[in-house]
Amino acid sequence: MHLNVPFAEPLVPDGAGEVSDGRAGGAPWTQVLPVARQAEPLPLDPAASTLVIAGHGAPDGLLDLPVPVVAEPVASAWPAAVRTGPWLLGVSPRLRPAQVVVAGRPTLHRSVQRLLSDPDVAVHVLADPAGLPWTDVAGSARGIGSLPPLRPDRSWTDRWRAADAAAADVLDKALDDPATPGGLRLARELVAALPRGAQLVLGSSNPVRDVALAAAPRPGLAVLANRGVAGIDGTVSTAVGAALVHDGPTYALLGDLTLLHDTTGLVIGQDEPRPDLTIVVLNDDGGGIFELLEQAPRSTPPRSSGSSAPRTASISAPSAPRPAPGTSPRTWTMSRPRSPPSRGCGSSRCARAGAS
Ligand SMILES: Cc1ncc(C[n+]2csc(CCOP(=O)(O)OP(=O)(O)O)c2C)c(N)n1
Ligand SMILES: [Mg+2]
Repeated sequence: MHLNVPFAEPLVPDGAGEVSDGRAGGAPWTQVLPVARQAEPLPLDPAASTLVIAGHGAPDGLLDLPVPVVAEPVASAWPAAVRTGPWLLGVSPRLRPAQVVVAGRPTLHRSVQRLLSDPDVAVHVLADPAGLPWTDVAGSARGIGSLPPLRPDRSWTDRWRAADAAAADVLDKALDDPATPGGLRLARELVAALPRGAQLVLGSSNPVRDVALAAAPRPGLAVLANRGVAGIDGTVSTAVGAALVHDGPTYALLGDLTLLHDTTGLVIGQDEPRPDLTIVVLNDDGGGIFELLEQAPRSTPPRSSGSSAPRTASISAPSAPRPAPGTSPRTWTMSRPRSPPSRGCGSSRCARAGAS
């Protein structure tokens, strides 16, 4: 980001008391009122089998729709989402919608991309009420507009509800199996255990996907991830910044490389505010996501391939920047914690930035 900010002269405080206290009553100096744009309703068939796909930046107001919603964890519609939506897409023609409305920018799931590329599915895009840009993920959008009232056949929503219940049952049984990848189990347990009003920052790579695939959507949680879900840089700093402005505890779920990439973010200056932040790190010794890519089977052995970016540094390496005093790293192995990782918890590792 590049900011052009003119400095007030002189640059060094002269003690003359010229610095303004700001507007009376703590009001913002310049108030930016929300911009509202009105879009025409999309030409949807109100009775057709309809699915809403919500991704990053999806507008509010999608929590109470009469159609199934498949939402990514950062979408405000996530609490109302079909838990196993990403797993169910494409598994049966009975669950295939005739029309889809895309809200925000979905990026996480191939099953979503395949659905949006299906020429037999009418894809429409929800216009953002604040005029933010819309995304046409698969180049298939037929129109951009607002959501008209929908009245789908009851059997459509019932089918999705029944499929979700069955799939969630299978998923939970699989997650209970200790042989299941720890990241998925950790994601389910962490999301379920966080207190109401908490904020959860998700690292790119597997954490954001693990939450999307394994956690049960729930209200009372503000979920954030860096837009694009690609760059792992600066995520600790993102979590620190997000924690500083959140009214309540913040938790971050990060991969080990993501933590190492930004350990300097843990260094809190002497006079700087201390965030109420607990960082949970899934320590899988490198970039686990690369083993999930299509080309992974061809690299032997997987973790020594160039793409898997194996780590040689240790999370607790003495050379790592020293986090702020009061930061307490702890390690635990995956079991089934039933309570949140004791505000400052920690093969997962936790560090609490900023003790209070
Ligand atoms: C700045 C930056 N460098 C490299 C990458 C490529 N990259 C994407 S995911 C990833 C691995 C992340 O590993 P980790 O944080 O341990 O998460 P895991 O894959 O194990 O879930 C890398 C290196 C990136 N996205 N951004
Ligand atoms: Mg990793």
